[in-house]
Amino acid sequence: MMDASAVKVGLIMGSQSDWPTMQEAAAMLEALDIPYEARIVSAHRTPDRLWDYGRTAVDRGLKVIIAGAGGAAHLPGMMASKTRVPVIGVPVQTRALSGVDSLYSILQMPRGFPVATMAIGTAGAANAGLMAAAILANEDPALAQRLDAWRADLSASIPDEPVRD
Ligand code: RP5
Repeated sequence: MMDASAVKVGLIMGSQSDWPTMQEAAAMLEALDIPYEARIVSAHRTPDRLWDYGRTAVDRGLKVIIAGAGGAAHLPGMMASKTRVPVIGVPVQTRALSGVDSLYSILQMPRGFPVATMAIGTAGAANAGLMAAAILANEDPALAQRLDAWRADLSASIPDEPVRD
């Protein structure tokens, strides 16, 4: 069991069905050895859970919240309205509207309550993990080293020339 006070990132999502997307954020946090918790918190189906999560986030020591949702994706914005912990929003790809509905729901926050909105789908979720890492790395030199190494490895993996087939 992880020490609850060690958890720095809250990874929340509106539904179990968001997990295939949000696991990309989890994988990134694990690759960079960042303690996190994963929870289902729905703006519509469990509003009291959302409120409690936001109300206690600062006192529980969370430094970043990654929030993924699809469709009428109100979770990231409502969480940002409830806590000053930075919220990174991940628009989950939907079948009906390909995630554009999720994107617009998360992106267009009113002045005063920002959500750092990622790209639609799995790339956005992975980037949310990296964005959380970058925020935490400002105050954590060991993590900064791990993140720098991860970035250097990615750059090194990109070939100079395309394979011509
Ligand atoms: C949103 O509704 C969730 O974030 C999910 O992306 C979407 C569909 O949820 P399910 O009907 O699959 O539970 O609240």
